[in-house]
Amino acid sequence: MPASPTPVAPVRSLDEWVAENVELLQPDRVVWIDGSRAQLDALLHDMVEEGRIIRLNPEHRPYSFLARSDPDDVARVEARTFICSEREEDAGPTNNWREPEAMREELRGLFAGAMRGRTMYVLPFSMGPVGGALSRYGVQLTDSAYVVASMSIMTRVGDAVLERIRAGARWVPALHSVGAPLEPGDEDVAWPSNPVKYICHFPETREIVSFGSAYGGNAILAKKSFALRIASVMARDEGWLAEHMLLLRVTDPRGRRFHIAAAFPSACGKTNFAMLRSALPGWQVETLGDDIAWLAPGSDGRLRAINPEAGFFGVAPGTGPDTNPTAIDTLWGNTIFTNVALREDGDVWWEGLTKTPPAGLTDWRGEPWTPDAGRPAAHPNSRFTVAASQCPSIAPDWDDPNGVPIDAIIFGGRRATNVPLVVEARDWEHGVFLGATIASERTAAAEGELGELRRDPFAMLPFCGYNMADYMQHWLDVGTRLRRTGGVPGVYQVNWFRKDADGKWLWPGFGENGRVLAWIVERIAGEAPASDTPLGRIPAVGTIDYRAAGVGDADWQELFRVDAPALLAEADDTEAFLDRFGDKLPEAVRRQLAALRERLGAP
Ligand code: GTP
Ligand code: SPV
Ligand code: MN
Repeated sequence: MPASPTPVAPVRSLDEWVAENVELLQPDRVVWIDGSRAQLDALLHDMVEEGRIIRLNPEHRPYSFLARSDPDDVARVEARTFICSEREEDAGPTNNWREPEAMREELRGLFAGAMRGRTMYVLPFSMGPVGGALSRYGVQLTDSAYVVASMSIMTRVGDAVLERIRAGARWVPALHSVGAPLEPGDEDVAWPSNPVKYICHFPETREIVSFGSAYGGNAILAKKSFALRIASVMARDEGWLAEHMLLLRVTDPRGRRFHIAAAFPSACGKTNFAMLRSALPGWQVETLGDDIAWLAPGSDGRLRAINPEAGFFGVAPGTGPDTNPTAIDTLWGNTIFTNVALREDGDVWWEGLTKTPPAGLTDWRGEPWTPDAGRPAAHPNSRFTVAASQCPSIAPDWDDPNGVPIDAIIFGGRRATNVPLVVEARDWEHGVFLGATIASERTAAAEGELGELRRDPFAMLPFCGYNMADYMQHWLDVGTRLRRTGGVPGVYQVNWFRKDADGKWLWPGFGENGRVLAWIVERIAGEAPASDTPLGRIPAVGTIDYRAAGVGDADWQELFRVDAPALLAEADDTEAFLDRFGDKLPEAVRRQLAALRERLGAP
């Protein structure tokens, strides 16, 4: 291990690490976050006083706030996200890589004096319940009060974690600065940031360093940086899975309980599915998590999963009383909104909250807005940050450190064509192939061209901390282990986003997705019939009452149409994508592609 100095040296002790970074970053003061309500209240109060956030009208939205970001700091920046493994091949072809020592050197330059004129917050946090067997700890240093407030909702923070760390528990150092030092006389802005951004991960030493952004996954380092990129490396080494998955429990009309983990790419429906109110009478969904799941083979031989987070950082646009009433009921108060529109009455608004916008809106940039403005009032990646405990559908045992046993894994994506509403994988290996070859149309969750179709294996393209081919092999290995104990979950693929020739959704989605969930559960219970197709098994005729969902016969056919020429063309594209991994690609994945082509009638 290279013995390099701060800011990203292998850590000896917490106090030493903090002291070294204080020396390098030169903050005016250092504040340790203790996790108390009083400290968080004072922080939010000061942010309002300093004009960093707006207090919403407490009559409409008690104890809630609006943050407006810098217009150039509105989403994850994948082009500036790096896996700095010692060997380039360990980052793999889907990650940006930098040689770790060179990266550390460059970061050192950027971080020197970066917190001048600001406060350094020291924020101990736990992913998973403090003391849980699957839980892991970290400490984030940051000069953003917004990030402190967000982390305080999204994770368990403060003294209880610090005690564990002081008692010798391992922890991940996560250094963050907005990169906007203040010299005497400088005027501050509401959302300081830096045009230069770096989100760096050092997998061997389990370190995170982020510079220049205060937004979401770039800055709330517990989330994508720790719970996915670093945790995926820990999981590889220790035999578990760190996944971009929601977690839910569904209870059927007979009272049987099933647990489902589902991976959809960013802004493709995880929060909505996790909070599903099924259109099918008698079916009840409880929410366990909406974005990240850690899954480990348990002593019972099955995969057990926890949600390592403690809150939701959810997409606002499209969230309304008809689409996601549970989210609406969650957001009544105690919520930080980012980049949504502000109403005249001091409440918030976004596209999809109501059918027509209220008069007198101020848009996410703080400018007056009318429906003919030709731009949305809320940024497409505007978000709410709220405690999981406030969700009316949260399972009473959602933070059980032992997690829940997983019955099925679902992969999804945003596909206008080719991918059916639902298919069942033939077995685990086929399921891994479905996950490995997910393609999805790009959303506003990251900077980039909207709608562009890109491969997003396991919905982890931006979040896998190591070579994606090794990650596929790891999934195959976990399956082998589960097979020995008889605990292999069913694997399914869904697509809520198929469109007709006129560009209209073929499937109404949201609550109606409960019909698809019910079929999946009945399959697991061995009760629902299926028909074979080249893509996998689909619901047999008559097993899903699509007419009750308002879908006509022709549209239902279209939702499952196997367009062999188009799918063979897609298989060529899949091959080109998989070829990027060279010799590292598991043979099983290549075998699955050949089998798919054969089933599609390839010559
Ligand atoms: P991240 O937090 O970025 O990981 O996103 P997510 O996967 O949790 O996505 P979310 O549930 O927030 O949904 C993103 C967008 O997709 C929202 O605008 C939703 O309204 C929309 N959406 C979710 N489910 C459906 C569905 O079943 N059908 C349609 N048409 N849209 C949906
Ligand atoms: C995602 O992009 O998948 C998110 C939002 O969940 S962020 O935390 O910004 O990554
Ligand atoms: Mn996400």
